[in-house]
Amino acid sequence: MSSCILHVDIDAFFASVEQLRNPRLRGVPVAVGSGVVASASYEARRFGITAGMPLRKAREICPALTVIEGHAPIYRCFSERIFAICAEYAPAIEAYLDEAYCDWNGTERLYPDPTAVASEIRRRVRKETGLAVSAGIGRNRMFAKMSTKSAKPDGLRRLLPSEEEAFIRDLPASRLPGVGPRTERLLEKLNVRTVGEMRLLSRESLRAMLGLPGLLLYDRCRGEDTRAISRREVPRSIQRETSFHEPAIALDVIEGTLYYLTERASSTLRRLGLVAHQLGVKIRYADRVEESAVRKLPAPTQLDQGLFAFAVRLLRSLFVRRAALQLVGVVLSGLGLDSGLRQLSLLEGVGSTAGLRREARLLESLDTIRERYGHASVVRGKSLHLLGKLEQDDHGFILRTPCLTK
Ligand code: TTP
Ligand code: MG
Repeated sequence: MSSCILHVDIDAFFASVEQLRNPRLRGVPVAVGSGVVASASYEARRFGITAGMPLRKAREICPALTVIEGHAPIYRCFSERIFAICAEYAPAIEAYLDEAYCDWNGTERLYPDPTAVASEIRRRVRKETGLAVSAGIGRNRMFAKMSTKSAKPDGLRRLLPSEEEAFIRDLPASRLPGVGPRTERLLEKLNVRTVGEMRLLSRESLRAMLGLPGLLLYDRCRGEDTRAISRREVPRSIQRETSFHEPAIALDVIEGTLYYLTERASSTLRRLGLVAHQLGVKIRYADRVEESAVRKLPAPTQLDQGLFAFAVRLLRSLFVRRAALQLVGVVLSGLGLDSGLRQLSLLEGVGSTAGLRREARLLESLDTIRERYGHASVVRGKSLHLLGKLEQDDHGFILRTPCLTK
């Protein structure tokens, strides 16, 4: 049976998030970056603006361009959400900044039609995050990725093994994953422009030119890419932070917000099947002075109560000035795979195991309800203090960091 890989890549990632955050940016040329363009909206690309171009040049060719420096924590929570959706359908997923590879092998019986699943993932991502992702399906990683590229923007393409040769042969060599600008220049010097022409170079000469990566390219220009999809991507940290609508000094608002952010972070933790070993809190006063600290948790966990109790102690040790706060955030780090109930039994002595099991069960049903009806369908714990103080929609409290509302 031939193998099957799905690749997804968010369209104009950073720029699309900014257009989602600010409706006035929709339909107009937007670039995110400082110094050079990191991401250009499709409207900006029509002027010839591309990633890596100096911003000064981009402004020259498109004076109407809106340039934004970027909000990394916000982009991260969008990509986490998207990868979590993909992970629901694939036993193994490997994710980078805004792209993921899903390995379909072994799920053929569960999902006989990969195209249908890819369409469903694209639909759900659009509905649940507002972003467009393109997807490609192929026999190996490189064909999956190249199909995605050829389907952009907002498209889906399945490349069948019988179509591979015609698809790849006449493409510019630079379209082969692993051929960067430097390799492209080297190849050009040898008069090699297409993938098919690369096949004229022997294994030895590619190796001599490019070192070990040359050997990979020898196989790839022939359509072979045997790299496996690694089992699971464990992020380095899960971070949730927001600034206040107005600087806040009241403890119930600050702790209520921290509670809400901790809940959002730990529900992501559970969705990814992870536990945290460390927790950090960050605050910024209205005069921009920042304080932060990270501590080891008494035991690894993914449950709200333990995480929040720890977070609030840390907050109180940091928040010592009588001054208003502009921002609060929580970060879960030292992430590892959840080993299920074994983890709970390790916690004996920290709290009652029965109590923890009860909380785990309760959170499981809460997660299900919230997945269905939005996070705001259940307001718990200290976030109750936010009721009446912050506006709410179906997704949650309306924060100044909108992806945390969703
Ligand atoms: P890409 O997927 O290469 O670009 P993109 O998502 O903006 O556009 P598309 O996929 O539709 O072609 O990169 C993903 C993000 O990575 C991008 O939004 C910004 C960031 N990035 C940089 O910060 N620096 C860079 O040089 C590149 C290429 C991307
Ligand atoms: Mg992208």
